[in-house]
Amino acid sequence: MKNNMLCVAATLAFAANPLSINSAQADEHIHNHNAAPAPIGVMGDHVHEEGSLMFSYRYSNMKMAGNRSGTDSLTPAQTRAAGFMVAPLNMTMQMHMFGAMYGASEDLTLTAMLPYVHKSMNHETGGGMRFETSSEGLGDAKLGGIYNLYNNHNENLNLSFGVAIPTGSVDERDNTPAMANAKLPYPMQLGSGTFDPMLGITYTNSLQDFSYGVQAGTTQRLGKNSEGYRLGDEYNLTGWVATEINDVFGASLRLDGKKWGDISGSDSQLNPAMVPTARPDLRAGRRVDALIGLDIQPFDDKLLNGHRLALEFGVPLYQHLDGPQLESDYRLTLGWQYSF
Ligand SMILES: [Cu+2]
Repeated sequence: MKNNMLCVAATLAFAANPLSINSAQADEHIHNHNAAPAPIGVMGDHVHEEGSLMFSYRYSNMKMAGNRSGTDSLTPAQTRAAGFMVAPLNMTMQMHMFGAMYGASEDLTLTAMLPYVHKSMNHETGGGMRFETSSEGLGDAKLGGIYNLYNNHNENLNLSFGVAIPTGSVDERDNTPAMANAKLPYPMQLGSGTFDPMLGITYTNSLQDFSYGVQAGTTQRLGKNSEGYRLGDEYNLTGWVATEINDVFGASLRLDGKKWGDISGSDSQLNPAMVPTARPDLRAGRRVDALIGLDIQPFDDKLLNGHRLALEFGVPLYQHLDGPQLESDYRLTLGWQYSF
């Protein structure tokens, strides 16, 4: 069977019914019981057994506060002195992500994700006046697959591929002191507005007492959206170690590196002298986060078998931004998964 805990959890549910499983399979489940799944913030790391389904819900919250250029912090006054009327102060990004995975064959699992996004940003004008803008709605849906390239008893190499479909709005508006119903700047929009191909590769190894994995991925942007621009490409490299503390609890540590590019083209309804977030050439950056994760997976509980509750919390160790740009403070993901 495919070696990941969600599948193991799923088949353990069948193990509760003695008619549905033979003893050889049961032995393998017991053996795999000590392995630990990837942290909840990692996607596309595992495949499912043919015919098995998983539903998931993730709530994530990312907080950004203060401006930065390169690795240097800037005050709101310094941010405005770089050529803007308004300085962003902080931003909160919340996401409700609904996901489904289906084992279409022994090697191929199909995936679908739909996010609902809420963003809010606080600002300060040169006159010291503060105001908030917000946006809310569907983000970009993602459809794809995960193909198992290689697996032996403990090791897996999976190729993930997909496309982000522009279901998220790129025409979000709100009132500002300068204009009623103003077009909101790039980071306040809910989607990319383009079809974005995604590709990733994940290696995982589950040993008796712990598991580890490495994943590299990219999101590429093609063409221009309806507003006349496309977001920068993204590259991601992450690695983790996870362990089972006991039959119910698990823990993980992860490093997550990201690099993303500037915007090509521009939205003609945005004034680049108003605020740094309206500048297409002040979007790029790179960042390394350290994350700690906690897992609850009640394998031995007949009622809760197949369920996983997990959280992951991370702070940046390093960030270098084409600024002034808001800097990341922390990110939190809380997730529930159910496989059967
Ligand atoms: Cu899954």
